[in-house]
Amino acid sequence: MAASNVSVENIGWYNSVLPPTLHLSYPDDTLAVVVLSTPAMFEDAFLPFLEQRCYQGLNDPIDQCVRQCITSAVSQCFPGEKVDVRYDYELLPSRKPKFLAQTAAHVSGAAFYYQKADVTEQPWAEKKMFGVCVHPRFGGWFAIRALLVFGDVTVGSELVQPVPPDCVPSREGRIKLLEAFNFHWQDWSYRNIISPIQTYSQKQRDYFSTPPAQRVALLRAWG
Ligand code: GSH
Repeated sequence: MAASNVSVENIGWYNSVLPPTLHLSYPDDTLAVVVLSTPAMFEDAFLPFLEQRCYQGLNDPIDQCVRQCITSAVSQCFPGEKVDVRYDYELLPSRKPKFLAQTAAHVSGAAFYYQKADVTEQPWAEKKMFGVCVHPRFGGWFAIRALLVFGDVTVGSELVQPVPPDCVPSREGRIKLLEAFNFHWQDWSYRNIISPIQTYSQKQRDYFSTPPAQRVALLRAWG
């Protein structure tokens, strides 16, 4: 199974659901692509990346690996094309993220972004509840890694906006999802809100369950 998954969108779909302060300054008909990592990323891309690096220079190795994979795919597939690659972990000088990953995934149809407002008669009063994306095949076992904006490519009206599959349609299901994500995110039960076709391996679970500062020790133990 592929280690990544891409979905196409135009900037207008993204900007239209956000306040102007969060807009990306491109014309509405500019092509963009959202990149997700699937469960296979860990074994197919990350472990080989570590081997290749001989387990050296391991600051933010996941981010480094994602950057290497995307940079090399973009330069091989789109040589000479102007591509503005925005990673999920990048912040602007204003401390705002360079793009809103969950919104981008939702408007491209890749994964439904469930938010508090998607629950009728919310039981949480004024409590802040973070939203979470659910992928129709991977449930919560995936990550949104980057947005690629093709500044010189425009898409016409033939690109019809896909609606992301609503895999958690009931009020009860959405409450269960948002509560699992907000109150018990560490047990990862929110990821199984639907039956996923693939989940993270035990090794990958061990890795992501380890606090980032202790991961190098874990990698060295594996290496
Ligand atoms: N910055 C660190 C690195 O590059 O190694 C940490 C990266 C990290 O753990 N990222 C999280 C992740 O990949 C947030 S996107 N999680 C996978 C998941 O939650 O499915």
